[in-house]
Amino acid sequence: MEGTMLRFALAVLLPASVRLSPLPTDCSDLYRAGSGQSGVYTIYPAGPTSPVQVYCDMSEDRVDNSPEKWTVIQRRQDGTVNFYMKWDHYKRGFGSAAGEYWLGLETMHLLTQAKKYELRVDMEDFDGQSVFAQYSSFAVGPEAEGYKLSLGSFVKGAAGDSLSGHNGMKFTTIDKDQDTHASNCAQLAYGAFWHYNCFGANPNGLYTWGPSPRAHGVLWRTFKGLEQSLKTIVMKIRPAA
Ligand SMILES: [Ca+2]
Repeated sequence: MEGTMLRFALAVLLPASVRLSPLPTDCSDLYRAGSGQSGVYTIYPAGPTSPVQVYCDMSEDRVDNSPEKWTVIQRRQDGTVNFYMKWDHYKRGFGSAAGEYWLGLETMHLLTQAKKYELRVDMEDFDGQSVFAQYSSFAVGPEAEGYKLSLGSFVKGAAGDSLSGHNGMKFTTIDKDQDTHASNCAQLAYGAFWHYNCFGANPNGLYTWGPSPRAHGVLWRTFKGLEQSLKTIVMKIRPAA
């Protein structure tokens, strides 16, 4: 409330040319407002009373030099955060924006209903090989529709396409089965996701430091198959051109 009053006071006192810009809803807004460093920032996709901490990847895009910067929605890198969580956690988000985290389905929905986004998934194996997969669009529907995934076409990336099979799926957690398998894929894969029966990608699976003989790991089938867990995986979005 104090912040609101301050903004109001400043808006009255300052000439129009130096009034505060609208609250940032994503990292692209922050970048255009002058924040050029990668790091943790606060965004307001649901308005001024609901700040959300997020990691912004402001690094130069070596591939296409695009000025729009990436908002990280999911990140695994060291196994320090438990991703074997229930529906409410996946809805609200968990972890730390400075480390491993899941941004939250509700925030993803709010972001992607306000703007059209594209998705990039960066990943690295334990041998130091880094690849990515990029998709033309990414959106998450409302909770009433199970936070359904709407994914555009695979655009490029040496990781290959392990995500298109998840398009149109509702989100499944260990305590909420919305997949097309007779069992619960989040339980089978130890990872909540937009499962079908069950997955090509399992980015929220168990962090197993490499071998995952029972397909429980952090997986991207077209990169390392279903028995090699990844060292890092990052899902990030930016406004589509
Ligand atoms: Ca099922």
